[in-house]
Amino acid sequence: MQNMTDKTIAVVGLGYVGLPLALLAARKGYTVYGIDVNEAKIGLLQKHTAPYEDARVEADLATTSVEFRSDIHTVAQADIVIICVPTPVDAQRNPDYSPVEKATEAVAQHIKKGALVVLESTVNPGVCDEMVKPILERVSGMMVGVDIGLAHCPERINPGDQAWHVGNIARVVGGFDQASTDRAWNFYQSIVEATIVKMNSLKEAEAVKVVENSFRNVNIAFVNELAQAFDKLGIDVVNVIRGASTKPFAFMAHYPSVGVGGHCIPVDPYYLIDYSKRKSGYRHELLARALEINESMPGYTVGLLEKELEQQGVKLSGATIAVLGLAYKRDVDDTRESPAYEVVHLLKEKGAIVRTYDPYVIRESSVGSIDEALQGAQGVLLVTGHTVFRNLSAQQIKASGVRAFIDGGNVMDKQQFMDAGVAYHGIGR
Ligand code: SAJ
Repeated sequence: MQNMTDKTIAVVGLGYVGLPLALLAARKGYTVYGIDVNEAKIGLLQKHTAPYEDARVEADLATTSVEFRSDIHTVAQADIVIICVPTPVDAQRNPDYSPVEKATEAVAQHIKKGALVVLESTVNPGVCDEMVKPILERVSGMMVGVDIGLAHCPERINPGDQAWHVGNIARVVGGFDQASTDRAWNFYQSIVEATIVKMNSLKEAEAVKVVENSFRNVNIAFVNELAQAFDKLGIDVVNVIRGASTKPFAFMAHYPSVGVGGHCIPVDPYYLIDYSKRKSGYRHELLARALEINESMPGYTVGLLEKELEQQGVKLSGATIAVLGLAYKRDVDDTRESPAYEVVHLLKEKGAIVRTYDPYVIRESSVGSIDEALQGAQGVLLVTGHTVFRNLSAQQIKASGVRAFIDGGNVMDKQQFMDAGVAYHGIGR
């Protein structure tokens, strides 16, 4: 049952998470203010122009009633203020909560009595109780649980996925107290066509997100280790995983690759490791090792290329290598934590001449087309399985003079390369 009193929503942070949420809430009849510190982004949005490629967002923007503002004072109008700012890790992989701290302080300065604050940013268990709540109370002068509410509803956006989107993905919500949990539940259940589950606390809701993404990280590490073992045994690990997937229960397929990118999977487990170490001294050994295995994959993949070329008498040093793909996953333009950058760094460190091409990331590509990337290259290292790369033929690759093709996404037809006489190696196949 929708809480009839909450009518005005402010979404603070309009990225992959906040913008679709603001558009959805407006479509469901709420008065919505979309707030972001990035004036250029607000300017684009006020002209109904999407700041990034997403067909669903572009369509919604054309007719949305969301009011886009860069002025944080606007939160004073809102019954519910939802914070959707990034939670990156720094170079040492330590969680950087400064965006959450800054956004919370700004919201606390202007929030009205009786409002509910919801944090959607991914954080380790404890951040809402130990960081967000104290800031809200110190800066607003109001008490959480008395004057204002506080809840956590971890985001579950899967960028580029047209099937699963903010309007149909099940969510969990957990509040500082039951009133906050119920109020947050009312809001999300009124806009999402999927089950919203109430957790017993802020910490439980925070833990759900880091656990679900750590689960994915560990399972990817498992198949990446298998890939390295099966490469030595001459067993095609992708076929084996496909075979294991025929088991109708108790198996969930993950696949080896050149590396784990994105703003979630390679990052979220560090929150759990960091919190346990700080709060209890507990060491997540399995999780830490899984992260190491996944972070070793760019080096493993470059090693495959080096070995393949050497078998043909070509040294990597001085060789021209085409790196296809900079985005962290196929058919998106997002390069955050993409393994492509580690691949390029390692290739250059070994003296290779590197060309990069990604049709979704032209601004960072060193050449402007696949042909330019391939022409005269001795080796190709495919990082991102963009559909456009999957359509490349082995003949076309051979005609460019390429001697070795390393398929970091295991997306190409291996047999086609073998028939064309181009040395091909996937990850575990
Ligand atoms: N990857 C592998 N092997 C796999 C799956 C993924 O190497 O079997 C790599 C991808 O190439 C990519 C990275 O891992 O570089 C992350 O891939 P992803 O499919 O998990 O894509 P993300 O990062 O967009 O993950 C999002 C996540 N959403 C949120 O955290 C809110 C994640 O929870 C979802 O599981 C995922 O979408 C999804 O695809 O469902």
